[in-house]
Amino acid sequence: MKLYIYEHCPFCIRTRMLANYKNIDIPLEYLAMNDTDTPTSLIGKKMSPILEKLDGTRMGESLDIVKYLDNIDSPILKSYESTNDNIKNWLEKLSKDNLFSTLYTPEMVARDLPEFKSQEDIDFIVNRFKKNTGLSIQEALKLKDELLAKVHPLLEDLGELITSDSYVNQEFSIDDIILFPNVKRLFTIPGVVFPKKVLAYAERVSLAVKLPLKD
Ligand SMILES: N[C@@H](CCC(=O)N[C@@H](CS)C(=O)NCC(=O)O)C(=O)O
Repeated sequence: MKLYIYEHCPFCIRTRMLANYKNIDIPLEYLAMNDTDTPTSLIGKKMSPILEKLDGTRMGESLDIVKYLDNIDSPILKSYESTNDNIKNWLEKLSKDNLFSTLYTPEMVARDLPEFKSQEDIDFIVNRFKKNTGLSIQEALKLKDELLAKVHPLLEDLGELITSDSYVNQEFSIDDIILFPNVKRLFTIPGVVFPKKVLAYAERVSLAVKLPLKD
């Protein structure tokens, strides 16, 4: 098997979480951000993650991949759809009015990620960000303090939503697979301060799925 991913992509992190939690060893192949041909040749569109199965067929859609991988042997997840509306609503608030993307995109393009090796890869994301938000990277950076002031109360709210001492629900579930990638990405933004409960949650899940919070 092989997993085609972007390092920054939360949907890709979902599939890596499940594979790592279950110790399924899958080689990773990083797609370049500006490469439309490879993903299109694999699944007909520019979208990752993509799983290439042992029989050579490919599949997209992170939650379908999670389900497929979980069912290779004794499944651990009870559901493949979120059962926790609070988490879904929280994630919507985090991305509302481009809050998350305006904070995250400048940090993302400044990092040495495998999908941003060429100037064309960086231009691809910067141009799309400008189209979606009307902002340049420099303008987004100027908003940082204002945006952090909105994210911090949201993180306090998230602490209240994590009800068990280990995971979002009583055991590792699809809600962790949906939430954690976004929490992990917040750790790459300097200046974000995490309430104790969220920090403890993130560290626990990070260990369980063998994905560092900062890479
Ligand atoms: N519903 C898809 C969404 C995947 C998705 O949106 N992936 C993004 C990266 S985070 C992507 O490949 N977008 C195409 C692009 O960035 O050009 C899934 O769950 O796998």
